[in-house]
Amino acid sequence: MSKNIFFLLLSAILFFSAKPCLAQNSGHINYTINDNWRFTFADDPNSSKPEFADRAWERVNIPHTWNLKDVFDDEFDYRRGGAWYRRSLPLDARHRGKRIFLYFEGTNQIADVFVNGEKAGQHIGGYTAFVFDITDLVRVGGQNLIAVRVDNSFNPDIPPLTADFNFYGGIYRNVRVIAVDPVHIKITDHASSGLQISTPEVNGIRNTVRILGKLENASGRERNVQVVSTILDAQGRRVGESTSNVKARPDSDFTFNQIVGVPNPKLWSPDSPYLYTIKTIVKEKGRVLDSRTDTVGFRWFNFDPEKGFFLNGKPMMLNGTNRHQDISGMGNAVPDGFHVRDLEIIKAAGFNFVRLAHYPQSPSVLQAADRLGLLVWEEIPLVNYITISPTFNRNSEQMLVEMIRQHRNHASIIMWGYMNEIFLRVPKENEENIRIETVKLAKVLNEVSHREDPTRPTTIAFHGSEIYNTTGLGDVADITGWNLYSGWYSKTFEDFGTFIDDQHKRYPKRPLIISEYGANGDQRLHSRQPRRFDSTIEYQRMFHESYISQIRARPFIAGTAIWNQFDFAVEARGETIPHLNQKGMYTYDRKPKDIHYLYKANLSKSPVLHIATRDWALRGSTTYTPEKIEVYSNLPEVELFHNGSSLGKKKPEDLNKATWSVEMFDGKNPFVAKGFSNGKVISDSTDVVYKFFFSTSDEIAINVGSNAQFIDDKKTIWLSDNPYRSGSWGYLGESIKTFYSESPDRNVLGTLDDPLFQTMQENLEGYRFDVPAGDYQVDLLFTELKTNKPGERVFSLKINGEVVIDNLDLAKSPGFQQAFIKQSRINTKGGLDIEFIPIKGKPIISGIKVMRIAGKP
Ligand code: GCB
Repeated sequence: MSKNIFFLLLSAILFFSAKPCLAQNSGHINYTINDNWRFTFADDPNSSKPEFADRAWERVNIPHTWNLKDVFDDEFDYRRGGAWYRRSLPLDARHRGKRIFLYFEGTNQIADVFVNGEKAGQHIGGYTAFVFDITDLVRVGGQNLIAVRVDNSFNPDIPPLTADFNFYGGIYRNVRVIAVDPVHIKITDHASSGLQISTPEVNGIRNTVRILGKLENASGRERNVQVVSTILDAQGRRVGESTSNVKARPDSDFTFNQIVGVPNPKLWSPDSPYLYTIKTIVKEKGRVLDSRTDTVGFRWFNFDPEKGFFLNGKPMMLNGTNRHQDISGMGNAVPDGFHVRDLEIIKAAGFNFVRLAHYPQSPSVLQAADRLGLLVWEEIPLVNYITISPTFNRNSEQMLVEMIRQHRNHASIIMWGYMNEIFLRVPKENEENIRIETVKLAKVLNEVSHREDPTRPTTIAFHGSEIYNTTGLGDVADITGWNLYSGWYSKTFEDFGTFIDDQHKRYPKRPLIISEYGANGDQRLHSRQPRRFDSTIEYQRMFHESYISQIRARPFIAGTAIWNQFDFAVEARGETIPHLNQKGMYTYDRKPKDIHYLYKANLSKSPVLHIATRDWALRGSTTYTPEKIEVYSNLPEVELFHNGSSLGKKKPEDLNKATWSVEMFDGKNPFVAKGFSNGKVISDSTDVVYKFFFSTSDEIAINVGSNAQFIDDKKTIWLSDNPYRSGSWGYLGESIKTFYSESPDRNVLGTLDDPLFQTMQENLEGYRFDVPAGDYQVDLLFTELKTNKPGERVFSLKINGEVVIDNLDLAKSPGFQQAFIKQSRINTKGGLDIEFIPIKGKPIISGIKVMRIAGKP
């Protein structure tokens, strides 16, 4: 027998001998019913009746949302309203004599559940689980009809009211059937597991697990039951046990409180996320009535306003990121495996902290965080402003209690949040009152959170405004989160440091977390002179490099969370990729952008070597100026090779970045970077395709009004704009550059090349290309994003004196926000002169492409 097999057998024997009861029936039936649902938008109240004909309804599987497509179309808004789901539920003999429950992990946002035509219950709130006891409504041994009306309409009494994410409607998380003996661990307490697990003492001397449980006796008679909780280590060895004997009076709840000592437990931490298993079994005369498996991690932590965060007595910077739950092609209807993959991506980059923005997420997320070792900030979705109403307050409180009771057993969670930027969009009419009521509500929620879970601090995330201090909201929660976008929504990167230093100085008792910071990154946009709002990958990198340095210089900052780990969908946004928030380190379909490697090189303990040009692998240039090639690496020394020749070795600097200045060739430029880690060669390679453009080139495309190159899906390089230079090209006259992304964002209709159209020049006199004689096709690109009133902006345009556009009134035709391309054929004896003739208002142009059709350069 090989050594491995021997140990396998041995551990199997130990495993089974340690848990003699596990071979028995667990008493707990629990399965998903995600398949075979029918769905319709028709909001007919008769849909709850079993006899209602649903054959024509769409067949769907859970997780499901009805807003997958319409959040991306060009129509304003997406479908918010009522819709129905139905499914038949066969209940076989296994369910006989049991209590039967329907458990929903998440439905957005009001769910009315009917079973065999009878109302089982209603749940309000889109992000927490809920459960209904349906025992008295079902027939065991036959078919049952489940009908669920789901409504995601705006409701002033249900948070969130508005937010920078989509409120996708649907049953978008698992639906389960649970069947247990009438005497069971109670699950109808806010859909919690019925067990409250904590580690009241972890200090190396005494280490205890406390299991506070609630049992329900729905059997109608007195019962004598035994509850046995066994703690097993990761190898399955029993390390502690507690037994409680309980006399259960008929039709009532009763609690048990077990304290189990565990000698010398291994501590849980991001580096070593050691979990113990707790098996809780409810028995009566040896028969198992119900059982539960949970995990517990031994860890303790605290925040210090000066020194930051401590885990298990040791200082630890919370290096984190924010995560929204939606994914390309799925919306919020994300199967568990994809949730887990997201958390694995975060962990693999070296992060130790994740903020679940802005709502409680799937149970699979919390399980993954426990297992992988990611510390978690979880919050309820109170965003932008509140409604002054008792119902709004009640719903908020209920969400908080549900989140805490459902997720409190997770070792990973270190704080509960209950508001995000809550003064950002307070309606002006009632601003003062709303602010006052918000502070009152915060105090209530803060107390509720402490009452529900005295072991974890509370937190709120603020936007960079004094209003949180002046109103007193800043003093309510235990931890202060600041969402800071200096250098994105406000002018300079350095304002970040100034702001947070000032806060720390004036409020020295507040532990501080930077709960958000980030900038857009669109992999099609690049610049050698990146600037705010241009959405270039280079600006995104500059932004994050500056923040990392500024954060490092301030040890009082307990933690940070990047906005955002992944791009996520926002219907109302019209940025370079419309309907998407592009501040992700990864794209919406989970592909890394260059900044992912910046973080990985700075956080990961495994070797990282990344040539940071992946996102700009096709580059245009109009000069022979050497190009900057950067490598992110945590290796002590890196060597870069260009086309096989070494460009020398460098030690990565402060941010684990090394930079070379490289003379590029026209065409393919192969790069290889090499370094050593523990005697092993680590390498990375990539090609940069370089294209030089001169006035003699066959095709010259200009991204007019922009500092950025845009690479379209046909791999055309649209070069950044510049003033005219003799022998080259450029705009004429004193022009005003217009970057529309600085004003409200705009989706441009009828094109995928939104960024080309979103930047433009306004009021320019002309544009000149010093091209050689020949036949050319000239494409002129326009869109009207400022006025939708015909007649306000009218102009004509001549090329080499010939009118090619006469009285163009974009607002009239093709219409506001529409992309418009005018193609013309021009024969020239040399040079192309584009002249604008204003008739009303100021002429504009977004892009110009000049292609030679015939003629020698
Ligand atoms: C914020 C919000 C977040 C937004 C983000 C942004 O401060 O908390 O929900 O998505 O800014 O990208 O504007």
